Order: sequence, then C-alpha cells, then structure tokens
Amino acid sequence: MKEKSKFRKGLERILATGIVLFGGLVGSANASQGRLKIIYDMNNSSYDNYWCKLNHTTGTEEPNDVSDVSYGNRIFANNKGSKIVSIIDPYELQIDTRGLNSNTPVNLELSLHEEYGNDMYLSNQENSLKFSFFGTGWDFGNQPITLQQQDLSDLNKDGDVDFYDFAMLANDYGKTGNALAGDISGADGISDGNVDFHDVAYFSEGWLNKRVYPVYDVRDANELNNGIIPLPDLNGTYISEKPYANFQLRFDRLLADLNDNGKVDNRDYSLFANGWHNDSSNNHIGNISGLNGIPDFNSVSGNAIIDGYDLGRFSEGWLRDVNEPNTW
Ligand SMILES: [Ca+2]
Ligand SMILES: [Ca+2]
Ligand SMILES: [Ca+2]
Ligand SMILES: [Ca+2]
Repeated sequence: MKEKSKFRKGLERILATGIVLFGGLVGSANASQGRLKIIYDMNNSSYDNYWCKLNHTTGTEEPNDVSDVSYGNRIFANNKGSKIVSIIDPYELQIDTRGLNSNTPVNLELSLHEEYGNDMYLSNQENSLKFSFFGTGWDFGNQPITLQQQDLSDLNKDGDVDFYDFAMLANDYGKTGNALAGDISGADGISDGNVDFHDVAYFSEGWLNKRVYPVYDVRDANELNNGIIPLPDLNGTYISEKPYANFQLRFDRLLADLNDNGKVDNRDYSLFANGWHNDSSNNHIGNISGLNGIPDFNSVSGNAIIDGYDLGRFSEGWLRDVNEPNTW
C-alpha cells in the first residue's frame, strides 16, 4: 500500500510540474542563492559525524576567498570520526562559498579521521550522507543538483581516466606513505599506504572501463528520503584522512541526461530503454530514481531496478537542455 501511494505521489508530482509525458516546457530559470549542508553520518555513536556546507551567494568568488572556511582545528569527542571536505586544490574546505550563479562542480572527498593519525579498522560499518537546505529561500532556485561518486582512477579529477592519471600513478609507483595520490587501492580494495600492483590493477580496470556510479537527485533525496543518500558499508583498515571515495556535486547536470551531454533526447532514451526492467547490472545509468526518490537496487542481487519510478523522472527531463534554462 505504501509503495502504491508513493508511486501515485510521484505521478502527481509529474503532473504538478505541468509537463505532459514526452513534451512541453516548464517555468523559467530562477537561479537563486542556496545553502546546502552535507553531514557525513557514520550511524554509530562512537564516531563524530562531520559536515561541510556549500553556499551560492552574491559578492563571493571562486576558487577561494575570505568567505570560505578550511577544514582544521577539529575537536574530537571519541578520537575518531568521519571527514567530508570540498576540495579546491590545494584547499580542503569545510565551508565552500561560491558565486550566485556558480555552475562549477563541487568535488567532495570522504575519509575517516583519527585524532592521532592512527589507522582505523572497521567491520560492516554503515554510513550515509545527509543533505539539507537551510535558510528560507536558500534553495538554489531551480538549478538541478545531482551527486555522483567518481572513479578513484581519475587521479587528477578531470572526469576522464587516461594517460595523465597514469602518469600520476607512475610517479608514485613503489613509494610508501599515508598521502600518496597514486595509492587508490590495496589488498582489501582500499588505500593501504603503498603504491604497488594492487593500485595498478585497480587503475587499469578503471582505464579500460571507467567505473560508473548512480546519479542521485539531491532534491528528490531531500524530499522523499529525509535527505539521506546511503553509502556502501565500510570494511577494512582505513588510513586516517586518506580519501577512500570521491563524489561530485553538480548544478549543471539534468538527471535524465544519461549520457551527460547537456540535453535530454533520443540518445538518452535509447540508453534508458536498454535498461528497462533489465535486472542484470548493479550500475545501469538509467537507474535514476526509486520508491524513496533515489536509485534503488534489488535487495538480493544488488542489481539496479529500472521501472516506473525511473520512467517518471526520465519523462520529467524530456527535451530539456541545460544551456536553455527556460526548458528546466
Ligand atoms: Ca583524469
Ligand atoms: Ca595501495
Ligand atoms: Ca543527453
Ligand atoms: Ca530505479
């Protein structure tokens, strides 16, 4: 019953936007100031949860100015906690403030932080990100807001895995240390302080076939799932403050733009149709929604579920063009 009523609510939402399936335009662009708080919640009282904030407002600049706040001077209750920062190289920002109409991606890094720099061992530790808007009217207007995990093989974070990333890996090859860029994996799949064959294996996998992670609509997660975006459990030994996952928050990607070329058209539809009710892969790009407004997965196989929820969100985006905000 619950499922049915949520599905109906989803359909009502589509109707409320004034879009008829496969056609029509929506209101006008209204970029507006925004504040987003992101809590990295480890769902466990032994760890301090940390957060970072993103602001879009007037009178500020990128990449870094006086309205930003760097990560640091942290006070721990239990010596250990989560860490989330926005990276504007070389800065690690706790509060990242940008211009009103900023469209630049926000690169988020997740790690664990132990007060004295010791490694941390975790077993089946649940964790999640929790997004919330704060301040009346600070909602980023109607800019799209999406979140997607990035392949760690993209060492220079430019969106591609290629020779430039390999050059960075090669530069660290054979080295040992806690902050090596090339240390992206280890025996149990996480950074281990050495750059060796484990890292090369992980990297070559990413170079041949870039890992694609689901795209989350932050507004949908906020509206239908209390802002929560679940993360995979943590298992293994984690180096303090060594990022184990990168995420990118974007304001210039439409959820239904599956091939990420700025507009939603037949090419996206054919990608979408290819995944329709095809429960065979855990990361199909057409899995853009679900019962709770976020991509959903089969609880047994772990595979992506692509059904009416995804079709609803895909239809909402039909024929929109990110460069023509009057179509959003
Ligand atoms: Ca790259
Ligand atoms: Ca390694
Ligand atoms: Ca497209
Ligand atoms: Ca789905």
